[in-house]
Amino acid sequence: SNSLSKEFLWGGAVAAHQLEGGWQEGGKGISVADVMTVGSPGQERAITNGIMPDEYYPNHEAIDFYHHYKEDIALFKEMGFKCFRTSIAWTRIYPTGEESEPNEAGLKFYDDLFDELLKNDIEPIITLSHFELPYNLVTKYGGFRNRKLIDLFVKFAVTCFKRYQNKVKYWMTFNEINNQANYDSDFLVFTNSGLRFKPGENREEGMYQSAHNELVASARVVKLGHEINPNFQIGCMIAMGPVYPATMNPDDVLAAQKAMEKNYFFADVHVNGFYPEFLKKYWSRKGFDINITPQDEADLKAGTVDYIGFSYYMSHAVKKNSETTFDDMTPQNSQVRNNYLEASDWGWQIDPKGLRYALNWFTDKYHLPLFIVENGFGAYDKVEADGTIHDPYRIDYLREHIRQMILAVVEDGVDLIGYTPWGCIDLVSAGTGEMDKRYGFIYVDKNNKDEGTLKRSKKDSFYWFKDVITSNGENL
Ligand code: P53
Repeated sequence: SNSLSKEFLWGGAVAAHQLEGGWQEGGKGISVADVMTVGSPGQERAITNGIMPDEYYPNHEAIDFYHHYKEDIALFKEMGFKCFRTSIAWTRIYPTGEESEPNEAGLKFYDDLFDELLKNDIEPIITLSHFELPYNLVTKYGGFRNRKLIDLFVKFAVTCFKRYQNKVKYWMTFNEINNQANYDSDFLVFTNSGLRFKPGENREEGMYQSAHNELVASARVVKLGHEINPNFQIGCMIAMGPVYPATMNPDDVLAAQKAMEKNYFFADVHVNGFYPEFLKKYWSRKGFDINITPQDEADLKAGTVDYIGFSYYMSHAVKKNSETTFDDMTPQNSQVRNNYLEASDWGWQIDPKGLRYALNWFTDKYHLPLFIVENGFGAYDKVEADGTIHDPYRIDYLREHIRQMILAVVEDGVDLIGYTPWGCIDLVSAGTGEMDKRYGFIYVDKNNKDEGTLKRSKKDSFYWFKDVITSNGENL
């Protein structure tokens, strides 16, 4: 066929902590997102020890989707969304992560949200863990390094599966589980796994242990989910940014491959149910002692995913330098600018063809259905005197990525479930906590300093995307 199927899931994506607000409504507990302040382009947000009286925490109110969701869903409906990806805030269901009974008010909120979506013929696509661990599990257990979190996560997931089994079909376990491969970043290990390292600790080994515990938790959840409802489609979620060699020098080519392995072995385990040899060899060269039990190995085998959800924003390029060995290779420590590409104001390199490359790479390697669950362009928007918002840069970015996506499906035969651009309504940036880094088709009147009326308005891209969906990708 020369076009996308009629069932193709066009929609938009968000995460609970980045838009809901209501951080203490309905008995919600404190999550890792509630203790992070605002950064700026190139500067990570600060993580505070609990809630500090004089700090501003942008996620506490966010865009108050908690009280505006009906109005917002009406706008999604107007754009023609077939699906909407969000997450369930763990702390609404188990405020500290440790309660023996779930919090009914939290469960009810998502019942109402999913009912509202279904009433509008919008299919909910649900992430179970999107950077919103109960903060209590950080202070008490040190995050996912502790195996106790496996059981606590499984309990949370099973509660959600049972409660929403007739409302939700598509699930994902851990959002961008591979961000933590960049273990030098305080932000990435904290948001993925609730890790806070002390000076002198082996960050890399701690990251691998946490990632392992999450992979086991994910596999157990996949198996239990299929028992609860065999129609469930349960995927992993990988942050995909292909790593290119900077030159044809075989050193650079091998360096790029090694950097890819370090970032994407997570997908190998989710899909194949076991660790790749290169990683086991690497751990033994490094002297890492990762606690993997025989039961873990059985669990990984028994809970492989149904599809691969992934985010795609940019690509990377690496150049091998003489100081960095192949073992040490990461996309960060050997990164070079790609002179064929332009970058956003936040330095993210814009590479639409990289999306076609990524879709083919995943297909060749894993032979599973794919779902692009995030893609988009963070930018400063300007509201004109008459209230209109002209965002041709966002339309350009999305148009070129959608073109490449369609080529991958139509010419290359990639099996793609859907496409949900990130931050379809403006929300709090994960990386910097800014409101002014905007992705939305819908503008929200709020800035980095907590000012604004929260009023929603349609950007030019709103009308453009509506036409894209109506024409099933023909009118770009
Ligand atoms: P923001 C790093 C690299 C790529 C994607 O990011 C990332 C991150 C973490 O910031 O996160 C994903 O808001 C993530 C979303 C996030 C979105 O990309 O920093 O799944 O929660 O908002 C965009 O511009």
